[in-house]
Amino acid sequence: MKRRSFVSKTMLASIASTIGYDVVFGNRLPDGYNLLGLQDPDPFTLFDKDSQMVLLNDKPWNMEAQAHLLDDAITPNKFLFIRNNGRVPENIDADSWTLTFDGESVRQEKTYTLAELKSKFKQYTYQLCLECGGNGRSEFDPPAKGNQWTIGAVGCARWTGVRLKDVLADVGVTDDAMYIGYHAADTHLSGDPSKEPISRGVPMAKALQLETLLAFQMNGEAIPLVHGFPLRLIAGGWPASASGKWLNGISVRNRVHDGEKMMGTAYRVPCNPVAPGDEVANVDMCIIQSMPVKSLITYPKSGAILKSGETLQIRGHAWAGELEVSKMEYSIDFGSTWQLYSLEKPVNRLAWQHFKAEVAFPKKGYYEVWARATDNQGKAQPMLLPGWNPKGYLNNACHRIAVKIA
Ligand SMILES: Nc1nc2c(c(=O)[nH]1)N[C@H]1C(S)=C(S)[C@@H](COP(=O)(O)O)O[C@H]1N2
Ligand SMILES: [Mo]
Repeated sequence: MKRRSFVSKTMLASIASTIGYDVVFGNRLPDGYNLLGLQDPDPFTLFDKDSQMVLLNDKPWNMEAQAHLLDDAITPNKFLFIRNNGRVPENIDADSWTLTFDGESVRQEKTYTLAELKSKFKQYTYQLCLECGGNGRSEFDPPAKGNQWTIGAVGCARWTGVRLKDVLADVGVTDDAMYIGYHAADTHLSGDPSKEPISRGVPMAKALQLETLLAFQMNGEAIPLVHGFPLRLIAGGWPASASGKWLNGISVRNRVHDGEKMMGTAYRVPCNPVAPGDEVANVDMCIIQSMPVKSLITYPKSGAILKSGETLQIRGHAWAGELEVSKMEYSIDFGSTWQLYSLEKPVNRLAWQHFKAEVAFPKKGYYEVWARATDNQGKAQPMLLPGWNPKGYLNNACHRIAVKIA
């Protein structure tokens, strides 16, 4: 008779850390048995996310925040949205991780280990906002396919790494360099190893900015796996799709990078406004560059109830892609009149800016507080929806919350 063998103690410990609970009768677990809890992991535990985060999809994993969860000045991991196009890579070994530079416009192909990148180049830390180009997609009509993000696909963490510009200087690029494209270790949902889930990039001018980093830390610690451990490109202020996670290659191109999700309607919008639902020809689509001016009220949570006669502190953050926010206003009368919030400067370029106001309400009843940011080129957020586009990108409509005075 075959003896029943059991799962080892070390195996049990690793299972417990994945599930987030001890397997109580683990010593009786037959070897080879597939735990349900492992087949269907709880993503909040798996990725260290707050349970108030909202799961949009599990294959691939996509999760967004709610406005009130983004109240911190610097977004902690537990409130940072997740956007994956493919499968999160497994069994990453940071010690043997390499980044290879190739493409038409490098003087020679060059590979760095992670340790070389860290020791050879000066390290910088910046607070950099990442917002998915599709944040706000759920409001477009006719609806756009894709993750139905509401407002929570944005966050502003502190990233530490080396400047891409310094590394590119070390690699040596030729005069015809026009664009960089990233390559990464995540795998295509189809399982086909020849397909990249996503390979986007930015023009050289953005690649060479001081804040464009090859990052290995987020908020002072190794980047969490789901956010790109052990190495990530960070191009703040642009659609976050330009910030490649699990970065293992950069191609320096003598043309616009033509990797996965650079063409068609992916991360592109009509160069000129179109009517909702219109078909737009490929040649009339333009790549999204800097994200538009936007803001979020992060305190209080929508639906707050206040006693009559009390004032309420309203606060939140505003950002404007490559630009700075120069004015922040609120309205409690559905946009008829606007008052100024106080607005802080960003801690560095491409970080979000904090705003607040003490707001008084004239009498009992239901109110909405609206917030409207204006960038330093004079562009303000639209009160309702901005221009419709086939994939529902760039919705920077004013955020609003409900307040009841009892
Ligand atoms: N390798 C890789 N990088 C990627 C993605 C991806 O699927 N694979 N998704 C991109 C998109 S569309 C967004 S919005 C951001 C999301 O970053 P986050 O999950 O760290 O919030 O990562 C970008 N970088
Ligand atoms: Mo995205």
